[in-house]
Amino acid sequence: MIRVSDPIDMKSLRSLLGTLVVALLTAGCSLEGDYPQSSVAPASDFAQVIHELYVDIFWWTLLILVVVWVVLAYILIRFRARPDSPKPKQIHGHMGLEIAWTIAPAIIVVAITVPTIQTVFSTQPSDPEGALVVDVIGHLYWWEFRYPDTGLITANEVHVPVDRPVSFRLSSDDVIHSFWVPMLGGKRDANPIRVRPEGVDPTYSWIHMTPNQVGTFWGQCAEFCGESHSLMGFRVVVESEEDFAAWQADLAEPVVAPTATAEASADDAEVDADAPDTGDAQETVAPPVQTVAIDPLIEQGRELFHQQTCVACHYIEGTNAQGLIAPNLTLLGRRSTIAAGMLENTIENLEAWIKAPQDIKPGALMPGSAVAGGNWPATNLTDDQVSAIAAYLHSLR
Ligand code: HEC
Ligand SMILES: [Cu+2]
Repeated sequence: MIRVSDPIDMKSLRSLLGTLVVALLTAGCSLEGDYPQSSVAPASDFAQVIHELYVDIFWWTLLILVVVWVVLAYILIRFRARPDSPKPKQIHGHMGLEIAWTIAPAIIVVAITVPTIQTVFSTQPSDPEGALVVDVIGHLYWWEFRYPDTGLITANEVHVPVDRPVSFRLSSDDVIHSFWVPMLGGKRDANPIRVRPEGVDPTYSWIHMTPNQVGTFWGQCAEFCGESHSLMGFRVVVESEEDFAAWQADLAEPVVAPTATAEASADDAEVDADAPDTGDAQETVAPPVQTVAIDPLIEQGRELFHQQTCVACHYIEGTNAQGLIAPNLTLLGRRSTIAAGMLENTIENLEAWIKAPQDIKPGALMPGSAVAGGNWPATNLTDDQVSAIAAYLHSLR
């Protein structure tokens, strides 16, 4: 125990201060890193209002902290125990103080409550005009996204245009999940939709927001839903209206088969007559013919995939894969991740996943080469066959 009369150990005090300074400095530095799930870097109107409230409350708490510490420091020094010092004057029952420390916190509570309630109301359902509606359906342990206006479906990586309101309509296929994209907004529960009596609309939860920054934002299931809950992530790709339209067009009509020979369009071969003669003598060169070699591995993978049980669960636009109970794999090669935001989308990771999904994600409802899953028996695929299928899926762009 340290008594006031003890000499202060300057050495340990200095080392304590040093540690504090280093801790503060490193905390400052680390803010500059890349934090894709930061909740203090809003990129939508929804996230912005919540952030403003957060900053508001931060200043109030800082004010309380400063007042408490200043008063505490004053008391500690002014009334410290000294040998033979008399007992200080007692203030028990001091009317002025009692009133002050009742009213001051009451004012602060009101100052926090009013904007909080305002924010709660401003983020509650109200259908913005011209909003793009996106159905978000939580599944154990992945996310499905449907665009009711076009009928298009994708999984784990949802695209939305920038600066246009988007209304996420949340539901679940099994247990309760929660939709959360820290930089854009959330967390709101995605509930199983119960069958209602005739004429009664099901009640969905909604999140309306207008993303105002182009980029890829990380999302996460925020409601414990099972053993791989923490591995149930997703991405929101916010892009320009043109990029979004182009992506939707590709999703509707993907190039599933890579062509053997792609003739360069006539435009490419045309030479601008006004261009100064650079001596390249392009006029004399015949229009180039690009030859895209068909990878036999991809061809083999295509054949295998479409003969396997894969097609019972998965969907690929323009093929016999019409399953709707697992992630839609159309344009899979363009996604940055697989297995719901968990693994980088590489051939090696695809192979590992197809071989043994439950080794990567416990409880995943998909069969592996040697284990059953999702009510389907093991696929019994050899490693070579798995490689071919992975190459095929990776080529879906
Ligand atoms: C019983 C249904 C079922 C069958 C059969 C099935 N899968 Fe899956 N697959 C799933 C489910 C469910 C997921 C999502 C798992 C998760 O992330 O929790 C999935 C995920 C995937 C993914 C990752 C998709 C993404 O968006 O990240 C790939 C790739 C995949 N499966 C390939 C295959 C291949 C190849 C086959 C056939 C050899 C196959 N699947 C057979 C149910 C199935
Ligand atoms: Cu979940």
